[in-house]
Amino acid sequence: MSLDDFDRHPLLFGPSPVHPLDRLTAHLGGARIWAKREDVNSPLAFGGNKTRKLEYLIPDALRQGADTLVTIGGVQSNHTRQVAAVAARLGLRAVLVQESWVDWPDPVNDKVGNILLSRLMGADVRLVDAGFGIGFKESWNQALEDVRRAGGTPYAIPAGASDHPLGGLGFARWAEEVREQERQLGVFFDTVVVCGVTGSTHAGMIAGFAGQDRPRRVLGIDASARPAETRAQIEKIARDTAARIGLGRELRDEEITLLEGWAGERYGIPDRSTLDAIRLTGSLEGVILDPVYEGKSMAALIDLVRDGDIPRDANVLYAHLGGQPALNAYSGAFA
Ligand code: 5PA
Repeated sequence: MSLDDFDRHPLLFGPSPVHPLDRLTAHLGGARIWAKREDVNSPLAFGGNKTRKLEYLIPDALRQGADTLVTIGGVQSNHTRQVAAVAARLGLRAVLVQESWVDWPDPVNDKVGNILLSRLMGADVRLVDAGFGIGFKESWNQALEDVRRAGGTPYAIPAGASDHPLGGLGFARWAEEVREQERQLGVFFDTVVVCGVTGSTHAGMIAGFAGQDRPRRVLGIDASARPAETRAQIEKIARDTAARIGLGRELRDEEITLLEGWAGERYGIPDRSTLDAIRLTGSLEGVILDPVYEGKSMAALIDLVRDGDIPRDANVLYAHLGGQPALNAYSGAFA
């Protein structure tokens, strides 16, 4: 088996753009920084990393005759918004279980941003009172059961489309896309920086890059504030995906790196370094990051370059995974 043997339902514009961040590079005084932009990867509701993962889940859903996609996330989940968009595009229904993963006092938190977009795309949005967790949830099972009882055929998509047999394939393909873009641009990205929470973005990349000749550092940055759980999930998905795409060897432990220290105290809450990274990237580059995920991975990139953990002659690829709609629920953080 190789990646090409899996069916893929195209949901993206094509390869996501790659471009240098020259003013950020100059500001940091070393390491050339580039971005690969999953936040502009699709015509569907602003796209993002889940849209790329869903390219491999959708053929499975259609094969099973599903008429309803059922998934789960926090109130400002980007993932559930992308599932709503894909369902709309395919003429399927979407049931979105939105849990209280983040205790954030913004009065419009459950009205603006991602949840607003999901509602206007026709999804059945269900607000549920349960805390953060990346595993299987009772409320999600209940939603699946409700669809069945009403005579529908649900297709279950776990949080972040991660704990699913096909969840790592989208970003294994991302690794192939990077190699092709490197050939066109005449660069080699020796270091990749990527945010991790439910894990299959980072895990898919690890599996995909592991099959390439030239080794590189793929640095996952924890944004879950529960790094042990996230690391375990990344390891599991990376090894499973590697086997699935026929890597032909076991992944070595040193190929799986999840760095902690930038998540702040809790998932979903920006800390000082998150907000500084968002402001810096916005003011130097006109590139917008969110306070839950990308602001945290960029804060890590900035520190790692400043401290020399990423050397001055490195070519760094920052994976921008989307997430900006949630900014509307965080206006207080920038007041
Ligand atoms: C998310 C996830 P993984 O979950 O694949 O590790 O990706 C982390 C991540 N950046 C990084 C953005 C913008 C993301 O949205 N979001 C989740 C969601 O419900 O939106 C799955 C948690």
